[in-house]
Amino acid sequence: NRRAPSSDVSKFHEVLTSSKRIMALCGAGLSAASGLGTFRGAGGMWRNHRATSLATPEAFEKDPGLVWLFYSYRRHKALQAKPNAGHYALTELSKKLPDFITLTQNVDGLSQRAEHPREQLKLLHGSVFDIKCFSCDRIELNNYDDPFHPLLAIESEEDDRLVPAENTVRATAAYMDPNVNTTTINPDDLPHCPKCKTGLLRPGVVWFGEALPEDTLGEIDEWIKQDKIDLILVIGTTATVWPAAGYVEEAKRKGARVAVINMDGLDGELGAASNLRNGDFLFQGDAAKILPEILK
Ligand code: BJW
Repeated sequence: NRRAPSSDVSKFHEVLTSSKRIMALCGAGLSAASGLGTFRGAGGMWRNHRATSLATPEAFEKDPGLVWLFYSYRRHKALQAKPNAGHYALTELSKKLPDFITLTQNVDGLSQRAEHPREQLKLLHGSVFDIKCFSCDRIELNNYDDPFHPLLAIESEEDDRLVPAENTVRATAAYMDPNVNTTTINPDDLPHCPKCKTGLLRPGVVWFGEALPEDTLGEIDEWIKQDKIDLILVIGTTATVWPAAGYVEEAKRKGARVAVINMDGLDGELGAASNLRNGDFLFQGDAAKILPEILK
């Protein structure tokens, strides 16, 4: 029976200013004000598909053209978008505090474009601007071609608009039915790896069931081990995807207070993520508005 988390900015400020080691765990909500969709809830749909059902190696194996079209759209939107005041507030904090580290689940490159110091920014789920081979170990960093390949050009943003949830459920079910042929582009026509020649190229993001980048996880562990942690900011994420979500508990074990910055309150899905229910602070609203206010 813990008391409800505080939303008192001056109390938070006392904690912030006395903190030496701070970790931020960011999710799609950080980029929502820049116009990019989230994964869960109303924004988590592309055409007739749930974003999470396309973010799997199985979906890519079944229909690489469809998954590529989804990521081509996301690359295009991310390149059109601008970092928002929330991204810049984190950049400012990292410049002020050398022992501040941002772990982001976002693949949109907006924190990098807000000039977040690179050594203090850990990309948990990769980047849509890295291109990997689905078969061999080739990886190309920072490819901003839009479209990545002529067949992946966005014909009309209208085609890619969000669809009502009920249509999504029906279409995703049909797509997952092995008897329904939905192949979008002939895989032979999609770009192949210049190294092994046989593998299909794919976006350099981490899909469900895939391991997170080992070197990045190692760097984070190293940072965590160094000392106690004073504060963790949990920004615009449902904190339901592992291992990312586990960093909240890990920071708590190292003594951290927890401050949640999210559009949602803790009554709904967000509160169901047990590691956020007992937070010390909750600032409900748009991260792009709240972060500059509470971090200044
Ligand atoms: C706002 C806002 C505004 C809106 N302001 N807020 C342990 C237990 C159970 C399951 C597992 C486990 N360990 C592993 C698993 C399996 C799985 C998993 O976690 N499943 C869960 C569904 C339960 N995890 C994995 O498979 C991971 N791999 C792994 O563990 O591998 C093990 C392994 C080891 C060795 C060899 C092989 C394997 C990989 C997870 C990869 C996740 N990938 C994705 C796609 C990335 C590419 C892409 O972008 O397309 O990552 S899925 C998707 O979810 C994406 C996101 O980064 C991630 C998290 O979503 P996020 O950011 O939290 O978004 P939302 O939409 O959920 O939330 C947005 C929030 O913002 C909401 O709360 C809004 O209210 C809020 N919001 N507007 C502030 N303006």
